[in-house]
Amino acid sequence: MNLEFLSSPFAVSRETGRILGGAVIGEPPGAAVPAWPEQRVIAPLFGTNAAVFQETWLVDQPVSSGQSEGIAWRRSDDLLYGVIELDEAAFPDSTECSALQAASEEAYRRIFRLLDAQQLPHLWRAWNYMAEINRETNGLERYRQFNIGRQDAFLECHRGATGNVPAACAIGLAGAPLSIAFMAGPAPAVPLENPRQVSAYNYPSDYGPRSPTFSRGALAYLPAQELLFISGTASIVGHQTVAPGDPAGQCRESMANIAAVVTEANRKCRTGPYVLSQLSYRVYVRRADDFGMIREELTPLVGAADLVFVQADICRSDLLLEIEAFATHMLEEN
Ligand code: 3EB
Repeated sequence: MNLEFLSSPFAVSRETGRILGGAVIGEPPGAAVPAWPEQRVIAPLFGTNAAVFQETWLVDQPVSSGQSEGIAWRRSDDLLYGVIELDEAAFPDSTECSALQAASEEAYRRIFRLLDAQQLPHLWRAWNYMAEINRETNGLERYRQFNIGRQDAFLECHRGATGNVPAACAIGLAGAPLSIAFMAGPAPAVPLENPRQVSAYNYPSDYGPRSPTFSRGALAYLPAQELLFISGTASIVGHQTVAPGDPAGQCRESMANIAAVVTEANRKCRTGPYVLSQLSYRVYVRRADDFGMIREELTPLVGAADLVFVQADICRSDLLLEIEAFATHMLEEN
């Protein structure tokens, strides 16, 4: 099987039966809902006249589709992609457990139930979006509430919350429901960490009562293909934010972190080396005014790579940007 990642301002016109799923990023003029699971990342785009970017995961095999506890999903033999959106208002909100925490735990429990039922139990990558990620309610920042619910679900569903945890991002979008897209497969991914950073699952409690449950990246395998997921990557060294208030400095530090994860990937991968200019990037920029400076810093570092810039909030209020990336290589026949 071959998995192809397409990113373009145009809707995919190929045979929709071979689409596993995708994401629409930007401000779609209408609310057209495709037949496949699609994550809606509704936020202003920078540096393009296009209203949206359409990201699509295409496979060269027939796919089957389903709906399970509010998750829209599609799968091939070796891969499952799904999207769940939950309205926090449907969850009880109390001082012990906020509605966001409850919704986050429920979303991940449903994801793990689906993956177990489909016998593709290994979560490789998760894309997490929520409203007002930095706002404090119930005495705790909402991102930290999310972290409690997520970690509880991992532990309750026997996944463990350290070591082999998925690549991820966790991003704030204005007015969004809790939205989680995910990719999973039959075998564990190879998790990647960054020697410049404390593993997020080992962050000290200064950053919240529970550590975030994600790895810095992951190598995952299809029968003939290697996938490289680089998690949302920010200007953090050790566990501390570097260059607060300095978007150019944060951009350089984020790219130094991505370069370090790519170096780790190249130590562990089964294919030729990954290079920064051949990754597809999604760049989250907190303040519109910083976009020009961030693009100027980034362009010489990534060359002609695909870049999508979108306005979004980052999970620490002193972080001004976050960058994630993807690449794939075919495995050699032998
Ligand atoms: C960081 O390194 C920045 O909670 O899933 C990046 C990627 C970040 C994923 C997550 C958070 C997450 O801590 C934030």
